[in-house]
Amino acid sequence: MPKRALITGITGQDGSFLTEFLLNKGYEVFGIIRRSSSFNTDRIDHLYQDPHEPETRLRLIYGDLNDSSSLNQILQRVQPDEIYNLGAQSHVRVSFDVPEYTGEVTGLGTVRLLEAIRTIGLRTKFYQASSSELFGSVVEVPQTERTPFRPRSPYGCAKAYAYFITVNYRESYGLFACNGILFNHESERRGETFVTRKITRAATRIKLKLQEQLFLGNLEARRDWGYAPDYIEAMWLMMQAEEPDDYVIATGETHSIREFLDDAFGYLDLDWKKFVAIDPRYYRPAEVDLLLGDATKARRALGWEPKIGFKELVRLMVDHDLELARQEKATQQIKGALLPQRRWGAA
Ligand code: NAP
Ligand code: F7E
Repeated sequence: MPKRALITGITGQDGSFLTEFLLNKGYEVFGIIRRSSSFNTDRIDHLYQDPHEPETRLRLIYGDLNDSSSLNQILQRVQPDEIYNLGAQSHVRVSFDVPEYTGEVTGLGTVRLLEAIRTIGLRTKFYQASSSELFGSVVEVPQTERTPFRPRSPYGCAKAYAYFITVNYRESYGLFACNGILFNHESERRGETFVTRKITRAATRIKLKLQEQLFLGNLEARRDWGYAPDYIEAMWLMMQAEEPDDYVIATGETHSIREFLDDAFGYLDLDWKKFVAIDPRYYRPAEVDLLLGDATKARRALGWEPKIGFKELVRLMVDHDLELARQEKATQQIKGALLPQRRWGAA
């Protein structure tokens, strides 16, 4: 019998890579999706429609982290061996606009799942997508599993609740539940309102004269950026360990937004200072200035290593987005319209 995994947040960046990873390992994968007025499965469509897979091992089910009854029914029906809780309102800036909603999905969504596991009596493993945003205004550098949490946003506060309730269910009910405290991880599938992808999309569109300017917020913040598929492997390794535990996953390098701009525009032979303007709408009421992770525990206990470094990450994202921009340019030449940067929200 193949193992069964259930993924919340399957349509997101991490959900799509995790689905690929688990299908390659022979799992049956069930994903919870939300109804939306436009298609939201772009990142997993290629897996769903695999012509070489006559009996698909990927199934999608409607549900929502805000709806306990749907979660209960899905868990009853699927009886998964492993649950990966990746679903969240995951945008830090947006969490200041919708703090209550973020608390519901990102915080309480976790206890809804844990309670469903407990009341049904499921023998399943549980992975919680915890975040370096827990460290917030950091009390030490680098941050480890022992660094105290000082979250700086409604998102960080919601993730703190989710982290502790996961530990609590492990300690109270003996559940195999672990927290992956993942530092920022990016890819060619990253949402376009996160700063790395916003930059690589804009730089490549500017290169092809599809866009004239890029509006950003705070350029001084520093992040420990890794490559998403490397981090997916860490999630799975945590779930295969003898005992459930919590792990920091990071590269151990930190870079500013300025450095990301240098590398992304530089790779295209462009000087970003000619194109980037500051728009205060992108500032946050409270900022996380510096994140740098120490993943020694994961390296030793799980044998995990990041494979892709900062420069390679920037380049693979730029290469991908340059191809997208070329396709867009070809379409535009047919339609004859200049498309501006999308600026409808402050994210
Ligand atoms: P993402 O691309 O924003 O994906 C979020 C996923 O959650 C999407 O599939 C989204 O569905 C789903 N979702 C949102 N609200 C939901 C709800 N009410 N019920 C069910 N599903 C819902 O995020 P990501 O970058 O893949 O991150 C995955 C997880 O890791 C998130 O929990 C995030 O907070 C956490 N995390 C991310 C990073 C990072 O650097 N990427 C680092 C640490 C932790 P739709 O497609 O329908 O919107
Ligand atoms: O911002 C600055 C911004 O939105 C990074 C999520 O996956 O990682 C992510 O959260 C930095 C911040 O990611 C813009 O102020 C400047 O300092 O790409 P971001 P994030 O807030 O670090 C963590 C680990 C998660 O868990 C989250 O789910 O970039 N910045 N100008 C900007 N950021 C954005 N989005 N847009 C700008 O225009």
